[in-house]
Amino acid sequence: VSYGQSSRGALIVFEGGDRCGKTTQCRKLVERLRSQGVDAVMWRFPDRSTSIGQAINAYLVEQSHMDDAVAHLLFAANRMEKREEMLRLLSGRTTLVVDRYSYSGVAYTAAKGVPHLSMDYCRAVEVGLPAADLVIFMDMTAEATAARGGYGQERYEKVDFQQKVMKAFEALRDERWAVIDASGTIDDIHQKVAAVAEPVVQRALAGSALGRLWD
Ligand code: NYM
Repeated sequence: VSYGQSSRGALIVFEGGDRCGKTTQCRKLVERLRSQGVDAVMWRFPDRSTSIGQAINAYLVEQSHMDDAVAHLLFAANRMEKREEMLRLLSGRTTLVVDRYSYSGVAYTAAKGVPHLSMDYCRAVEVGLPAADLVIFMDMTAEATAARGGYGQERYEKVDFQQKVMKAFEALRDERWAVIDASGTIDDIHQKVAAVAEPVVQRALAGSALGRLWD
């Protein structure tokens, strides 16, 4: 496990509001990279398969209530429990395409506007995790995603809350983010995703240094 400069896989993260098409684009990117001979796997957070993930799932489907801080810490813990495996895969030259990551963790909690859960606090509990080499932000208004099928089934899928999430995501943007209009066709979006992702994968394989949150 190393943050130094040796050939490695890339950490590519998709972010955006609910129902913006992230999952479809993650799958298509993994398929494309594999067809090019790149070792790539898709992950998603929350990982609902672990015991922490099951608690998160109960919370998201509104079968359970949780204090906002506890929910935040569980989402972060759900990434921490995968940290070693993530680093092991990356150093073994596997590219990880991840459907949501720490950026969602910060944006969704910060959007709640709870005074003791500031943006800085939210970021602090993610320290120790690798930073994404590329964040592909699927840009779509809260109103447009709300019109999509399946919307409103889980906690957070409400237009006014999603608008606050979008603002919080904006505050997290840096030079590693690529903002892609998520309202086009699946194939058009995929071409744009490939154009930003492929050079990042090549740079990682050539030995670009892996960053840390929140350097
Ligand atoms: N979510 C996701 C958070 O609130 N914090 C996090 O750290 C992560 C990773 O969970 N509404 C929220 C965002 C989504 C929900 O996402 C589950 P998905 O991608 O619909 O399974």
